[in-house]
Amino acid sequence: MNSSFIKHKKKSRKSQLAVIQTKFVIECLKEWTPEKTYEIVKMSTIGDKILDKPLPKIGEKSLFTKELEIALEQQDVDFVIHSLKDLPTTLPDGMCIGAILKREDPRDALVLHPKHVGKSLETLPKGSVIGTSSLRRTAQLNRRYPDLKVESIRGNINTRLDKLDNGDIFAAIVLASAGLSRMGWEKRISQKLEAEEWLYAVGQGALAVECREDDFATLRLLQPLFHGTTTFRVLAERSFLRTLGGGCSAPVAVKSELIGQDLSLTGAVWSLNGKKMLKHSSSCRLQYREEDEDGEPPRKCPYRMPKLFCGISPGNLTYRDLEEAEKLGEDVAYQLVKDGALDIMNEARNHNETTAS
Ligand code: DPM
Repeated sequence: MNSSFIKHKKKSRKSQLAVIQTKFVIECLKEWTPEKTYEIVKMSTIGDKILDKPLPKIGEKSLFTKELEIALEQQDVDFVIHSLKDLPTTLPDGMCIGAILKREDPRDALVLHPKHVGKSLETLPKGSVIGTSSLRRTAQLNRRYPDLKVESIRGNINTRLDKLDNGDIFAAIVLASAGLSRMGWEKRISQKLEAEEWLYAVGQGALAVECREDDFATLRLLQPLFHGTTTFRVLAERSFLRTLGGGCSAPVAVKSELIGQDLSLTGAVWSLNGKKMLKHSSSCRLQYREEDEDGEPPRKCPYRMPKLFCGISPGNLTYRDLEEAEKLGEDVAYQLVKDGALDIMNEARNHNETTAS
């Protein structure tokens, strides 16, 4: 018998984190398909190239994904690995998320300048400068720590740590724990920002694989990578963000959990100075159980043109549960809209557009 070697090309951004994430996904895939070979194609995106402006000011939605999606569309590659939080809630026509991997710690982390080691956001000297270009982090810092200053910092994680350690501007920076731990830099985490009071970005900590919606061979290949619990949580989060019309142009954040069969979501929006905040929580009951995760290997589902849920292909999860998760996100968003979220978000957006970078 002939064994076939199918070459699957996958695209990755050039940054070190993007390459680590891509290699990780290939290792996971190889466990299921030891006979296949994979080739990595690296490229830079707008988000990697424009380093002198804060992210929200570049004004392009798919900062880290656009060039990669063009390569997908032209069939130069078969799939692309992303941090889920960088993927807009609406994908370009013909594209879908073919798998979502198990989420790592979704919390933000504080990384201190070496001279402040041992301190925390509570104990840093008044007026200390914290680096971030995230509106979500800025608003939460402004709200909870009005004595600290927030300034923009850009570049990939390596560059940011370098700017922190070898400059005298920043006392600390806020980064996602997941990115730091994938890079092997957990030691630099001085404080995890607790999700009770500090919420994370939609999709933070989860990896997603994007592919062509009608490429059933790739969808089937990716299916075993799906992590059900993560998928329900991030679907509720993405549905919340899509309903609000967020993105990175306004401070929006979430927290979610699946305990047993209960899926819960907290969503919040802030004004940029953090003074106004709206927050709402709700939950729903799934048929899926969190404990199902480590059960049987996923069954192969017959491929049909999949219905997508915020861009996510259903894998072998049931439509009923996916619809519940999607509705939970909508419910939390509608409640915030009722409370005046759109005014707060517009104000933040206008402010962001009119201030100099
Ligand atoms: C998005 C944001 C940031 C990234 C905005 C936000 C952070 C920008 C900044 C949408 N994408 O979180 O409010 O702090 O200046 C990004 C990181 C990761 C994926 C780095 C990070 C790694 C973590 C993951 C940049 N995208 O947030 O520290 O895979 O979730």
